[in-house]
Amino acid sequence: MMIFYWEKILIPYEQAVEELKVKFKGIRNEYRRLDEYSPIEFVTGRVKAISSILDKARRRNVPLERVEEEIEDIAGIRIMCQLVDDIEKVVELIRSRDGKDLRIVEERDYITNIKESGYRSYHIIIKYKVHTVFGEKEILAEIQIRTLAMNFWATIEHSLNYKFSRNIPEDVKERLKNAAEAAFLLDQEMSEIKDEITDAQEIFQLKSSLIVDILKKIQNLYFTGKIKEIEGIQERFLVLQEHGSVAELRRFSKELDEML
Ligand code: 0O2
Ligand code: 0O2
Repeated sequence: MMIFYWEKILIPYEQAVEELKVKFKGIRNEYRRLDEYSPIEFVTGRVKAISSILDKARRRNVPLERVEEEIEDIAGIRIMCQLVDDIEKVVELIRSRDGKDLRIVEERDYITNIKESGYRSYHIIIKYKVHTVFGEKEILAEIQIRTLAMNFWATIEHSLNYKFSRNIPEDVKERLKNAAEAAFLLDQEMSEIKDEITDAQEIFQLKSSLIVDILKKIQNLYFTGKIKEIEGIQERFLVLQEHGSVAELRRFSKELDEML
């Protein structure tokens, strides 16, 4: 009887999880189709198991008739990002839908405020309206946004917690905190590597456009008949093209302007 009652309560939550998964996967697919980098790597979702809901209610002294208001993660969506910076982009995407297809109730930033366990993630609690055969119902859902490294840590820590029935020995807790620090450093290193690649690409593009500019100017010099200077200029250009910095190429380009 009890189980049947709960299964009926969970129907709108299942609907919400399915709809939200489609929506966030849709965002990722849109980026992919445009051949653009997606801040969303992948999306998962679940409805909390009845036994976990009852467990959490007992732990928190929530009476059964208040469970739907007090337990915010009966419907849970998890969005994984490659890099820490992507999290803010996903948060912005969700904020831009506030008051439209969802309502933001609360944001919890466990990335700035790392939990005692070492847990990092950005949580957004939303209200989401679903349409069932019995009419409209607005339910609470929790969206967790995290990097792949944060997810790696949280997944293993969660399963250890389960294994030790939330009584992880102190020395293991300490090692998990160290592992969380290692995951944090991994996230930092990956962001720095990405920044360096982006910088290198920008410099490459800048140099390419300067070289095109310089070539045009050398051609113009030819047409103005300043043949004498041309040979030296071409030699310098070949060296700069190979080894010149952006600043050196700029200076060279200015010099050509003056000659012209
Ligand atoms: P795709 O197009 O293969 O990425 P579902 O109802 O099956 O769509 P559900 O029930 O949430 O989604 O499934 P699950 O098992 O939780 O995983 C959801 C999606 O996340 C699945 O892709 C997995 O392949 C993907 N996933 C899980 N772990 C990883 C991971 O470490 N890296 C990457 N890139 N993806 C992962 P889909 O939904 O089949 O779609
Ligand atoms: P599940 O389905 O087993 O993941 P509380 O549960 O009281 O600590 P509260 O106030 O309900 O927290 O909300 P909070 O902390 O914003 O979010 C709770 C959820 O965040 C948890 O759900 C986890 O999914 C995740 N989480 C929070 N802290 C940790 C942590 O230290 N380690 C890991 N691995 N995950 C964490 P539940 O209730 O555990 O449900």
